[in-house]
Parts: sequence; C-alpha cells; structure tokens
Amino acid sequence: LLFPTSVRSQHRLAMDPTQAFLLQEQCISVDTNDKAIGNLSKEAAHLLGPDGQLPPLHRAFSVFLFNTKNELLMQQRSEHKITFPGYYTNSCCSHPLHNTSPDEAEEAYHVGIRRAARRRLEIELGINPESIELSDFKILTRIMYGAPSDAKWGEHEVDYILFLRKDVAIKPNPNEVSRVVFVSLSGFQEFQGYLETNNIPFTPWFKLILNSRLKGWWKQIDNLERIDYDPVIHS
Ligand code: DMA
Ligand code: MN
Repeated sequence: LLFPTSVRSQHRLAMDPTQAFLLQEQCISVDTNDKAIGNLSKEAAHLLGPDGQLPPLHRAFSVFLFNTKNELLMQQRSEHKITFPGYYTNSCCSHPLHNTSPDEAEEAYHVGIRRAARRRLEIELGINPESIELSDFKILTRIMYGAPSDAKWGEHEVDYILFLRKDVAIKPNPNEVSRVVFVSLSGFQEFQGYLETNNIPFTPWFKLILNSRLKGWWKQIDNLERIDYDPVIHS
C-alpha cells in the first residue's frame, strides 16, 4: 500500500503523540467580553460540533516577534499540528492555561498572558525565557474570531495581540514549527506572493490581523510605547 507522505490532519492515520498529549492541557473558557468562566481541555476547545458548529470560546494569544532590523519572524506550523498544519502564521500562538503556577489567568497588567507567551516562545522557538522580561511585550488589542481547520477541528478564540521587538537566539522545535523566516515590511508582499504561488495558506487569525492593523502597527514599531492598549474586542 502507498500512503502520501505529507497530508493534512483529516487524512492522517494517527495523531502525533506529542500533539495528542497536549490536548489534555486546560484552556481558559471565556464569554464574548473575555470574562473567564472556567476551564476546558484543549481537545474540547478545538473540536467542532456534530454539525460543524464552532468549539467553545477560549482565551489565546498571538506573538509578533520583530528583530531590531524590524523584520517579523513568520513561522510555518509543523505538519504534526492538529489545527492548521503547514500554514504560515505569526511568530508564536497558543493559550494561557487554567490553574497554573505562576498563574496564567491573572489579568492585572495582562501578566497571565505575558507568562504564557514567554513559556510558549521557549517551547516553540527555543527562546531562553531569561532573555525576555514580561514587560518587553507590548499588548495591543484583542480580536475575536472562529474558523474551522478541517471537518473535525477548529478555533474559536479571544486572541490577545502581542508585539515583541528584541534580538533573541532562536532554535525552532520541529514538532511545533517546520520553518521560520524573518520578513521585512517592504518584502512582505513578495513573501505573500511566494506563498500564494506555492499554495501555502496563512492561518485565519493571521489573515485577519494582516488585513486590518498589522502594517499600521509595524510602521510604528520603533515607537510602540506611544500606542495605547485598545480595550475593544474586535470581531
Ligand atoms: C492557538 O494556537 C492560538 C491562536 C491564536 C490560534 P496554536 O494552535 O498554535 O496553539 P498551541 O501552540 O498551543 O498548539
Ligand atoms: Mn485555540
């Protein structure tokens, strides 16, 4: 029997064991005002309903890591990811977890989101957490969106947008990330064209941010302290 070597999750024979194990993580479920209302497993937070309904809404974050040349680190998700395998997206995305120590649900100064972001930058990109201060993250706003990934899995999140401008050593974890590339603002269109030509999609949340405010923020990357946190949840 012949099996294709690189296929999307709905055709896979078995889930990657590391990614399957991570389905036990406990996410923070939220209402549409981002008020925490309890915990649910990563699995329950990403399974579509029987008629394709979106999963329960939960809290997430998206990090946009820039170097001091103001290039953005883009990551291609590994083929092992259960949702959106092989898609290109911003530097690092994940979820703050419920009932952790230190507490990733702590809302004062968005410290829980900052802790979760630093934790996942180490897991996905091998970034030494000692090279990042929690205060280095600029939290810009939140977006709310939902999208299926395949017939079984999808996303439905209130997603915090974090910028981080710092030169840090990167060593991607191949279970999470298949490629990384730094892209300049002036080179972004060419990068986008390359992906289109090769039929490599962007994740739905990255597309939303790209088509709304990414380039405006990027142009102000040297003066992020002048941008106020926007408390509106954009959808
Ligand atoms: C979830 O990302 C967060 C967003 C903003 C979609 P993910 O699927 O990469 O989460 P994880 O890295 O924890 O699997
Ligand atoms: Mn999610």
